[in-house]
Amino acid sequence: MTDPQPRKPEWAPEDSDEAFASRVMPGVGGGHDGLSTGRAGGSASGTTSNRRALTDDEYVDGVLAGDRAMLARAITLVESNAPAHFEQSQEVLRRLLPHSGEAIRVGITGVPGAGKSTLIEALGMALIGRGHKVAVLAVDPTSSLTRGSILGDKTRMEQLSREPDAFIRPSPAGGMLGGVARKTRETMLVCEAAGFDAILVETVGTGQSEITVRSMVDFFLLVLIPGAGDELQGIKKGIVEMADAIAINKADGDNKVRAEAARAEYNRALHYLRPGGDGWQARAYTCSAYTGEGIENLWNVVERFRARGIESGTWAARRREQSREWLNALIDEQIRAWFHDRPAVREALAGIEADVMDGKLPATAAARALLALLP
Ligand SMILES: Nc1nc2c(ncn2[C@@H]2O[C@H](COP(=O)(O)OP(=O)(O)O)[C@@H](O)[C@H]2O)c(=O)[nH]1
Ligand SMILES: [Mg+2]
Repeated sequence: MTDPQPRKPEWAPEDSDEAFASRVMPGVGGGHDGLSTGRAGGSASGTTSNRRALTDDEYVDGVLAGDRAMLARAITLVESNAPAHFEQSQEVLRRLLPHSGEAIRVGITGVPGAGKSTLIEALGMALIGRGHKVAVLAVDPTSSLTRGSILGDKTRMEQLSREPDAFIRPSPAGGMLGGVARKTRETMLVCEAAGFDAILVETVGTGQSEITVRSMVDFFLLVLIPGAGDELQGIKKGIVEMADAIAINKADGDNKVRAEAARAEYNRALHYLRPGGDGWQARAYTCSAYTGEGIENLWNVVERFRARGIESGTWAARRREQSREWLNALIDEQIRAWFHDRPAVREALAGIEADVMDGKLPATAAARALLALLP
């Protein structure tokens, strides 16, 4: 393992930003990201260490009342990896679940620097203008290592982060993508129960994290920038196939003409890659997160997608399928964890692995032998 901080706990008390979230911007306090809900001006540590534990009712009622501080604490509970919090967080989630699901969930992906955060700021402000309550979440499995991207995000969303109708939550430090994904998915549900009806999930274009985010949102937006040469270079074909729309961002100034060319090119690509068999033809659009041009239109596309999907039933079907896949992913994950945790397996694994690596034992037989050790 190359983890630089192998012993660092994933969970830490709410206000302990170092271990818990990736970074808290000074000046974005007041509980906006849920990490500094304590008294104003208090230091990051020490404000909550002996805070009274809340009851299930307090969490549930607080979230349903739309109380930001309670929302933040509920998310912290959900994000916690401490075994002691598991039962309570699941009970709170179970009770919040019937109050979730009304939101439009949009995943936003693209290479670093494409302008996702800037676009989310512009889109988020537009949505608030339309009467929405906007929650911005992030899935960034690299953030606990690099940290920089989250810091960037917070500054790019300066305006949004001051809005009472916006709630911005940085990616939880989680290391493993699976852990981050679980937290983000459950955080999304808590935000919905608190009345947020537009959920924007930003993720970096690392491949696996897009697939993860795609599996938790209704609409998947790929943000690209007009580039020189072969427009399809640099992004994985599979990502284009997953997109419900492509936004060619930075279509401003000198870039406008190139952005138009890129739009045409991606429309051609989408025609082949997403032929619209599910009743939706994915298209490319130009926009500028700077000037705001085309941003409202992106949301019109999302609205149109939803209207069509609700009419045809694909909207609900996708969510049901996502829930099923999610359950199965969790089963796989838990079986695997349980398996590796069995004393008999722990004892025998290294030896059997060595035999397989040395070519003494076929892998299939080895796997069977290990499973045969279980009660
Ligand atoms: N010209 C122009 N620059 C933009 C636009 N959107 C973002 N940027 C710039 O692109 C850089 C990366 O933006 P950021 O939102 O952090 O990208 P992210 O890594 O995809 O989240 C920043 O310097 C932004 O100011 C845009 O619409 N037009
Ligand atoms: Mg960003």
